[in-house]
Amino acid sequence: MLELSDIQSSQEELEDYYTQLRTQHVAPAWLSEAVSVAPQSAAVPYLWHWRDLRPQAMRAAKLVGTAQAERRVLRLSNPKLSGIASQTLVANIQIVMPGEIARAHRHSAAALRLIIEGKGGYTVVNGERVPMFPGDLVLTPNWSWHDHANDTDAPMIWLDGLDTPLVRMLEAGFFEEYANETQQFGAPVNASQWHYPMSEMRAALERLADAANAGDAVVFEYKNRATGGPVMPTIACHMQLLRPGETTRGWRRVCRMNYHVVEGAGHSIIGGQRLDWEDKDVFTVPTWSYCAHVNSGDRPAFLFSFSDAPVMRALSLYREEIGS
Ligand code: GTQ
Ligand code: FE2
Repeated sequence: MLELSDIQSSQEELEDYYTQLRTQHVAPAWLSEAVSVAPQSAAVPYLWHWRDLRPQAMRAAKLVGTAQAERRVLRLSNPKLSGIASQTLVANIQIVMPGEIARAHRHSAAALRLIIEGKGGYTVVNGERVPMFPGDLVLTPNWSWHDHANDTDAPMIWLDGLDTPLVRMLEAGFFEEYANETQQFGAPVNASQWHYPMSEMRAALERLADAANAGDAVVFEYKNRATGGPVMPTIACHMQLLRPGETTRGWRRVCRMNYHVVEGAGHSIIGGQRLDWEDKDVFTVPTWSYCAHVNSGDRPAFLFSFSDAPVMRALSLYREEIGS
């Protein structure tokens, strides 16, 4: 039978050895922390109220011009991370005032917009003009040219989701400015592959809710119109309708999720913590945290979410589990 070897070395010998290793840029792995038996996120569940965010976005528009800021964006910052909502995906609030443009550029980070406020401003994606209305999802996949414009008479405000922290971690960041401030665009396209109008999503969810049994989740994933897969290689998007009084089962998943309340009022229990939400709030769900939603209002609630699940699946790291 094999025995575990028990070597007696002096503290002094060990210290000496470790010091020498350090000078040679080598580390003894037996001193580092044990691998975790399950993911333990550095991030915490957190919610940002629209009633706090909106006035600060308006204030940013007064204090900072589009000439000073490539993008006028407030980054929602997880209390336990530095300046990002989750480790892989940021959630930012962007505001474009009447008459303003956000100049054209492209980058290797993929981005989505979920429109919160304003009707009829637009993003130009690779020469295609995409109109923006509340609840609409607009994609600017990685390395696509995009600029934003607001030719309406009211502020346009939306939620940006980008995979910049992931791209930074992978050291794959590229960025390029367009030759001109804005792109030329052609005639409007009927079903743009970058645009998922809320009017269509709402109608589809309401049809599904009518047909569903009480216990069924009423949720759609947005599909990439070219591939039929997730909208982008690194980001999946969903919209869930919670019927009045509905409580979902608790799930945990190996991915990061950020939520936006398109409309409705209720709360979510995330990792044992209760977050109360209402129209236009944003909240973040750390990886492998049980998450259940409750619609405590008397109207349907629409929850938009984006996650890095496609990344986790591609790497065979995805798991999910249903709670009790
Ligand atoms: O609208 O192009 O929130 O490039 C961060 C980086 C938005 C954008 C952000 C960006 C954009
Ligand atoms: Fe951008």
